[in-house]
Amino acid sequence: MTPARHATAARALGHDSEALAPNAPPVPGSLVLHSPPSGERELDLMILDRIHSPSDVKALSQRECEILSAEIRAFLVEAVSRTGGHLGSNLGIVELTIALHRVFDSPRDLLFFDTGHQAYVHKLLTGRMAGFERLKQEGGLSGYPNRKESVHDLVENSHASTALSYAHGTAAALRLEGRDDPATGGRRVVAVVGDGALTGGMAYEALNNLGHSAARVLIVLNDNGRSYAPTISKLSGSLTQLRLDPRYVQVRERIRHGLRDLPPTVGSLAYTSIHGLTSALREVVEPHVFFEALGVRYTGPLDGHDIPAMERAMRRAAEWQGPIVLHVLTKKGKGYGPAENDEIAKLHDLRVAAPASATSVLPRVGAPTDDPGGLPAPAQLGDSYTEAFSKALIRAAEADDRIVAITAAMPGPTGLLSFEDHFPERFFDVGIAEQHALTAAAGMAMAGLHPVVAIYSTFLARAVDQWNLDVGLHHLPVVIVADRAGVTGDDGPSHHGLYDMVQALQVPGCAIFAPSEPAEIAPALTAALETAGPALVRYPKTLAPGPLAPPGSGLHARTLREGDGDIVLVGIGKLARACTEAADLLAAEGIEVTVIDPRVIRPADPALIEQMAAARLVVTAEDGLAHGGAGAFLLSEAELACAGNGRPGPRSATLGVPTTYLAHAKPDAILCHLGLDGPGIAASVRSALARFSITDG
Ligand SMILES: Cc1ncc(C[n+]2csc(CCOP(=O)(O)OP(=O)(O)O)c2C)c(N)n1
Repeated sequence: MTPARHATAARALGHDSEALAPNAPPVPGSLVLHSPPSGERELDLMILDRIHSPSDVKALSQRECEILSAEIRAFLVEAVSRTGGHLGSNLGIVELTIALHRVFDSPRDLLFFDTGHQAYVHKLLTGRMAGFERLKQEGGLSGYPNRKESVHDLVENSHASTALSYAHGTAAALRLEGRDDPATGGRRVVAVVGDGALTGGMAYEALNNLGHSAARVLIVLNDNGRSYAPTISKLSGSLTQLRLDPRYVQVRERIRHGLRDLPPTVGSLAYTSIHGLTSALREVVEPHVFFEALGVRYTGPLDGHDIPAMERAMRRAAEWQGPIVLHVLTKKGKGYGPAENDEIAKLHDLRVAAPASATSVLPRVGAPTDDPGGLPAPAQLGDSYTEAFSKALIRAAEADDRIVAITAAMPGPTGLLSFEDHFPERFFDVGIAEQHALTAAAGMAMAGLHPVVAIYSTFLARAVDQWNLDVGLHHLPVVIVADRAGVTGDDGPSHHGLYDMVQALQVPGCAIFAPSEPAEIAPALTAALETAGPALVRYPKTLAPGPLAPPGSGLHARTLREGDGDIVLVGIGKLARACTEAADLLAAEGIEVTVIDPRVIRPADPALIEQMAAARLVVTAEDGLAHGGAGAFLLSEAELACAGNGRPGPRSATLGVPTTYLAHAKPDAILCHLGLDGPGIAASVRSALARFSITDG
């Protein structure tokens, strides 16, 4: 590696590049990017390589901590660009995590990371560097905290806004046992929460309880002003206002410069008195009022990239007898141009087309910041389900100005950004507040609007009661669009979208649409918007290889393959394609099968129910829970039809996901393990034929 390149890399990572003379050998611990002839890169991580546990982090000097920060950033860019994963959030929390592990004694002290998507640095500092080779891959490191991986991971999360509740619970237990006072050897409880996660209702509920119970919890508010997109919150707005208040910033900068040259004891005295000055300035804006009104002490804001300052503040805050918020300001995507320059998401998460490929898809650390690297632009990915929804919604909204769109902090991933561009006043980002999103939609519908709530299937589960009682009981025309439905894969047990159909079936009168391919989204959305009461439209993320059949319309099922009607395969949603593959395999063995894409689960197409009722064997397949799912529902309708006519019902099998927690792996691999791919479904048909002694003809 050339010295010039070395200097570039260092500069890109925020090192003092002037300190590196052009021809000087790299200083110990500095970041070196090698470029071996194979094109593969190796990072010379002189300090990170030595970190196997938090005690190694505690042993570092402050200068080494700075270098470690740079090494971690370089490592994360390299690793995540190969496997995909959360990048921007982790780049922003490097120094904060180092400070936490220097001050606290994990796992004795309890560290909770809210949501958990930003725990990569924590994983690195707790001895899991090697695991990043296979981040989020089957059998590899999880993308979130995971108790099987480390004693330093206390929970398995990924849904936001829970850390304060875990913290409250554990602190309450420690207090009951008399083990919450560090002065007498007790354990400390720390919750790290982002400003985005702080928009979630659970976080407020927990704050209220923390303040009321005076539980001994340190809440580190990691404020980068961003959620997936800019954070939607007046509180976050005032935090940002504080961050940007020129008086505050000037004073803080002067303090920083002034303190730098003072001897440690004088520096600490000066810090205390100047702290008073900054506190006085804080009076001009409100965040402390908010927290303190709830009984939670507020302190900050601090520069979240200044390790010594954070260490000092954490040590002091940890002595506080009750709940205390330490507000730190960080920069999402820090130190990496493409992340810093990503206006919307700050490279919040990164998806790669071919995980674990030999080459990285991102520009290298140190490349010009406007270099987009090999990152696939969304357009190159073809028309995904989300893209198809995005277009269909805009078309519908052009024709009907009552249509409004709601997201719970996910405008980009759910495809609502272009809706926002087209109809800014009809777009609502409510923050990470799924429950509120549903009940606010109910309110909008009561007042004459036609809301469309776009939400990930997994997060919709947060709002089942609101869906049932606030929307359903009032039979309001709210369309819920559940993206990422089914087996989602890499993000593990808490991100699969397995419950949406089971839950929708429990909401009386809720129509359910399961488009099997992107071209099916527009007709499904049209029909959902024509429904008098609530409707669910659910679809996966995966790209479809090509059209299965001409799109259907209205509430009608479509036949994908004609057989003689004896054996009927009902392929629900994405699994319609797998069913056609199964039918091809069976046809090659002389077994003719009819394949039907129901399109609409409820109200079921009477023609579909009649076909099912008339068959000798019906096999349904879905990428949701089998127990109480869509297949079971359709079969019960067919049985009712048979009972009404005094006929015996068809023999049947319902294929779907078992009621269990599925570990992370690629969706196709999981579906294959579960027998929900073409060969698996064909095998189930064969075994059902044998079990029921059904022979052809
Ligand atoms: C209940 C729930 N809804 C939505 C999400 C999707 N999500 C993951 S991270 C994130 C943003 C979190 O923002 P913040 O807490 O500020 O962390 P940052 O990434 O900015 O560091 C969102 C909306 C989620 N994880 N959980």
